[in-house]
Amino acid sequence: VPIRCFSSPSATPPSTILSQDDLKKLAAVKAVEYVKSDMVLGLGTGSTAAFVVAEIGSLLSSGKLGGIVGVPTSKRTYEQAKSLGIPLSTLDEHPRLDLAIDGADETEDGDFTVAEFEVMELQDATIATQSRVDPELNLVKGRGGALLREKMVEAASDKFVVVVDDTKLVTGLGGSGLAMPVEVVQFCWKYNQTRLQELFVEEGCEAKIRLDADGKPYVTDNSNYIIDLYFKTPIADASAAGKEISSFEGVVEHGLFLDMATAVIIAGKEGVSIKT
Ligand code: ABF
Repeated sequence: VPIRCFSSPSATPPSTILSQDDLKKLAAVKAVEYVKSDMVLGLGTGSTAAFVVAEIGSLLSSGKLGGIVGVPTSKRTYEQAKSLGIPLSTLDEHPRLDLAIDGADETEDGDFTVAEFEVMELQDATIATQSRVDPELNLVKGRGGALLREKMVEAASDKFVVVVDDTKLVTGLGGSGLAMPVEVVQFCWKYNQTRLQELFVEEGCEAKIRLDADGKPYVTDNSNYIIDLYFKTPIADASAAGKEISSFEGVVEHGLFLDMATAVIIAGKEGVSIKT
């Protein structure tokens, strides 16, 4: 059973010499094909999302796009978008967005059954897409520290397109061995560190406060701390885990983005695939 489908031969031909940054850019450029003039856009955070913002800036300056308003998900993205002349706004001004595009730290791969194989016209590009039987495109996000604003902006968007290179594919969330972040208030953060670690005893979780370059607790754009959870085995029930984490007093948000994405665009050395 084919797991992925690939873009049409007219798209950028895959090459074994593509770097990880090349792959991120490929995914980013493909995602921007969803952007149309006059959209209100959620602008993600991270190195892959930065390629998205750069591409939107370039299309605006060349006149190929117009009337775009961006809602940034972090101060970093705000600065990048502003420097490119992208008109910016906030969720207060635009509580409903047309589309958000952002990166991720993990996206579920696993056994996909091909339910349907269709060819969609996305502006002038023909892209083959494949539907999964399980419609959830679950993610871990927030290693870049912007999870709260990302989740707010992406939840407010009619469509949420995720852009990743194929190093982000996992067979179960938490399975990469890298951090799953939880944003907590500064007050008594050790209390929540202990509770979070105890919650995931079965997954062999180690909960660590995130530190900045000076060895002090990393402070988010919202003046909170981040506790990073490291799992020895993937999270058994991500939906239940998300609910339990959110029920802890002093937890602001967690990095499990469940059933939120409309599509995940994955760039690998064999080409670009889209899960919808
Ligand atoms: C954002 O940037 C975050 O949700 C995620 O943590 C991170 C991914 O960064 P990169 O694209 O640099 O790998 O999307």
